[in-house]
Amino acid sequence: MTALRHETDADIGDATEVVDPVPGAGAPHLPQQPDLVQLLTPEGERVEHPEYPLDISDDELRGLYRDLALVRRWDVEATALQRQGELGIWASLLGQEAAQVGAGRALQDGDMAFPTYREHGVAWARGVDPLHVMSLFRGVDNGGWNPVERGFNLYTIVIGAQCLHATGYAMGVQRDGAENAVLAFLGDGATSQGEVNEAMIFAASFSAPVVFFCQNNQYAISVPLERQSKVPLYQRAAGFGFPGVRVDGNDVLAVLAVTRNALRAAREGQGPTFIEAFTYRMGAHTTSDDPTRYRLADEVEQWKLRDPIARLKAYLSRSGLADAAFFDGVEAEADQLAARIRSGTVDMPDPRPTDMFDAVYAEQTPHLAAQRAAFEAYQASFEGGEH
Ligand SMILES: Cc1ncc(C[n+]2csc(CCOP(=O)(O)OP(=O)(O)O)c2C)c(N)n1
Repeated sequence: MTALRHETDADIGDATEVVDPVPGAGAPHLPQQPDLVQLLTPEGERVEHPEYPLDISDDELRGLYRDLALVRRWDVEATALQRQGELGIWASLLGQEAAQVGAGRALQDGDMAFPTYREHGVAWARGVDPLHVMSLFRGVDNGGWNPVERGFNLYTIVIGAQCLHATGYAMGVQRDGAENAVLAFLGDGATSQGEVNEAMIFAASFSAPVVFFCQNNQYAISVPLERQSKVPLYQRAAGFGFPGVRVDGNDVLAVLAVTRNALRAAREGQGPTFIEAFTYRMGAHTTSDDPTRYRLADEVEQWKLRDPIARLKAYLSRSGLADAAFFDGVEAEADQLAARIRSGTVDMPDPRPTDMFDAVYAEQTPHLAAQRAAFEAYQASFEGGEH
């Protein structure tokens, strides 16, 4: 038990305790993690892992950088728009870009992803227009993208529910005899949810082609990981009977390699994998939250040293795969994207109040039609009321 406790405490990290740095793991104060899969150190050095060779072209590497930079810019713009009263709320992905882009880019055509409310980087990788996501957070529609077309389900706010949806979908894929995989996203806090555990039991029992991708960003709103689990999360998978892998969630190359492997295994009929992407939520839980109430600035400073974008930039620069002109070009593209997101968001038309009745069922039911009629009559009862 002593050994287990030691490992657990080291695992979640203690901002007040100075832990010897892992060689190559960059920041001091960070926990020792012998099982962490890493292909790019925080300093931007490329390292090999015997189980995860990565076959990737120079263009793809530059593409990953572009994804990371544009997604971050989108996120920063969205946070600013919320602060200016243009969005109802925003769930920032700051710090989690590599986990999301790496996982999103590992998906193939025909695969299906089931996100939470934070997976803007995966939405981006699936070709969802950021303005669709913005319309959801502005409260003017329900998302608007076609989940089947994009292979990306609508955002799910009910914690963990999407793991059941994903597992059920994967069991359907299996019964159709299709060679596609399903990727279910969840947070560290969601691992405590009953539905997630039910989903994993079904997935394991039926060898469903689903991969559970857990972004361990260390907090469930204000609740730290140490209150969710006494063992490292990836070790939980063993109890369900499938492999668990811990990957450096701030290393886009490692995330890509590990997720590709797991999705391939799922497609080949080997059943589920649990991936724990070890990362950190650099911002607030959402714009309604003040993280300074429950975590120390020192901890945030330590994680800045593991920034996912800086390390890929360092690698691309040092290895001569990208020059200043390339980075300037991405910066200019990010400026354009931010401008499009801003004007597209503030110009969104408000929905008519009766629009809420349209997306409840594919076909209106008599009961819903009656509710609609009653609501219209109520609105019309006001002078100048909308019809
Ligand atoms: C079933 C349910 N219970 C509670 C909530 C409120 N809630 C919203 S986010 C959240 C924490 C989720 O933490 P985690 O799974 O670690 O994901 P993260 O937000 O850190 O990405 C909670 C409890 C909810 N949305 N759904």
